[in-house]
Amino acid sequence: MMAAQTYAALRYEATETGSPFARDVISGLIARPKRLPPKYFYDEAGAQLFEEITALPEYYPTRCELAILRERAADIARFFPEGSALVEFGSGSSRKVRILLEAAPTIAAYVPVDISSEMLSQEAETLRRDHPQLAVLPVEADFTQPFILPAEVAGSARTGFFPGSTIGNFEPHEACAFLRHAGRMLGGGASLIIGVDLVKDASILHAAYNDAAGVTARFNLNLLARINRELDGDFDLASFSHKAFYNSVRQRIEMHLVSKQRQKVKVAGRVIEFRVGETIHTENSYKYTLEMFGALARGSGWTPVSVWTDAGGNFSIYALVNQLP
Ligand code: AVJ
Repeated sequence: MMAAQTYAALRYEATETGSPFARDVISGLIARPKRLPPKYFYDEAGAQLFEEITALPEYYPTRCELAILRERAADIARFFPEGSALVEFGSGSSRKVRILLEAAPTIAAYVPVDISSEMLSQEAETLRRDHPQLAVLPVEADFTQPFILPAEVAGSARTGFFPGSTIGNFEPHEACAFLRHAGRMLGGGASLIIGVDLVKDASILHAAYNDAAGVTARFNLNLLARINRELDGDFDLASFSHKAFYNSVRQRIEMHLVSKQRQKVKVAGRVIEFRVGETIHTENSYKYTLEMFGALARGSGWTPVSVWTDAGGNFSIYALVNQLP
């Protein structure tokens, strides 16, 4: 069954018979409290807004991770055996992976896995131009679910790459499930290079998700614009506001959209009611200590063998090895 389904077939099914997007949006908006999965931020407009966020003075994660990658590229390159395949979960822009491709000529194939087809094909094209010897094999899929790895890398050693602290979007038990899933996708003895944002002063975290230019607010509100575009919604974006705060008990940034007034909104033919001040919970971004993430990795079938942080200790990159034989 699964082998016959190319990703084109997967895409056809999603649009024609009531997409996962439609299903998840409706179930999230009728839930108490209301919530929407953060993976839906990344339509074309959202992916562009996120690229803008990564360049903001307040948003330190990308800068810190790039600094570690540049500084430690030679150490990290040791985790890519001769002829290996680099499998990137949720690829987006190729800025980070290019540092690894430069440092590790042992990489024979690059397999970016992403739900945003536009970005995927654009980045693949420029990478093929810049790395003619590299097999660039994009997979359009939800990387949190089982996906088909290209036949070309079936026999290759595989190393996963999961940067940006997107692991922080998962509840800790989901993060564990994702790491186990990645372990199954990559196979026994594989390595995983993963970026993890660290617990720090709440004022730094608050600023990173409430930038002065308001880009994060637009990124958050774009979710409502996407629902209007794709699900025939009539959200009035001006009657919702962006809210992001650090929940120190759960050690996570929470993002919400707040209804400024009592209102009714139509989505995919359904009427959704909002009270004044009622929120839609759109994202959690968990922050870890080095000890906490090490324990989570060990409890998810991985052995942490190296960890690198930036000079300020704001961000970390782990090299994990799969305990599966
Ligand atoms: C891409 C999930 C790592 O949580 O920091 C940035 C997304 N949300 N600003 C993060 C995000 C608001 C980002 N991740």
